[in-house]
Amino acid sequence: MTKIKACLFDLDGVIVDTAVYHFHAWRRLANELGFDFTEHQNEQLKGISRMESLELILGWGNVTSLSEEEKLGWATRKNDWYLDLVKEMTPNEVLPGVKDFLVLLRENNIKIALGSASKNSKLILEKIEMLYYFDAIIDGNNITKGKPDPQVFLMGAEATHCKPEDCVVFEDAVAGVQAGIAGGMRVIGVGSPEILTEADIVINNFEEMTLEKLG
Ligand code: B16
Ligand code: MG
Repeated sequence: MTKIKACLFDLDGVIVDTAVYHFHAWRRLANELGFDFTEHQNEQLKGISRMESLELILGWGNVTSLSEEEKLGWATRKNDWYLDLVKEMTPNEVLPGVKDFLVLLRENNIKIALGSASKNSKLILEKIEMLYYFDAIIDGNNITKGKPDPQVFLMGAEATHCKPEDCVVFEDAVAGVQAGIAGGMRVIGVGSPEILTEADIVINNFEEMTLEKLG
């Protein structure tokens, strides 16, 4: 058994892989501004907000002349292209083992919350038919500070009426792992142990996950 009372999940890279759609849309933006960037560079955009992503990308293309208003215009355009791709998402895109693990949590009365930087998280959860499992959703629409600040996960703990020490965070990004640690929570990394070195444990995917591993 476990003493854990709530699990707080990142979205992109943990529940579903939307990074590929973000990449397509950001790349289109870069191309329209006359430059390109690689999938390797795209790794740096995982887990950070839309406007922080835009600033990084504009830096890669040495685009320094845009006003704040123009930047907002490009961010909106990128989001529209991204949403065109999200519209086509299906439940088949839920990452391996996630659904069974969420069912197991519910059967054991463990609360489930989302802690994502995305402003599109509800729509994505609807498209992949996972909204039903979540007791609380904290995302880019609620937070004022991005990861590695712990705000998103502290709000998730509060929304599920659980103390941080009774929560486990699931994260695929270094900044997200740091956010969970800063919030005083146990953190399970999803991905590579070489990258997520600060996590308490790292799993490859949710097919490996058990209640015992919650701690
Ligand atoms: P949006 P997560 C993050 O999701 C993505 O990893 C990141 O690439 C994206 O910029 C951010 O959401 C904001 O997304 O433009 O949809 O508001 O990993 O925090 O679930
Ligand atoms: Mg993520």
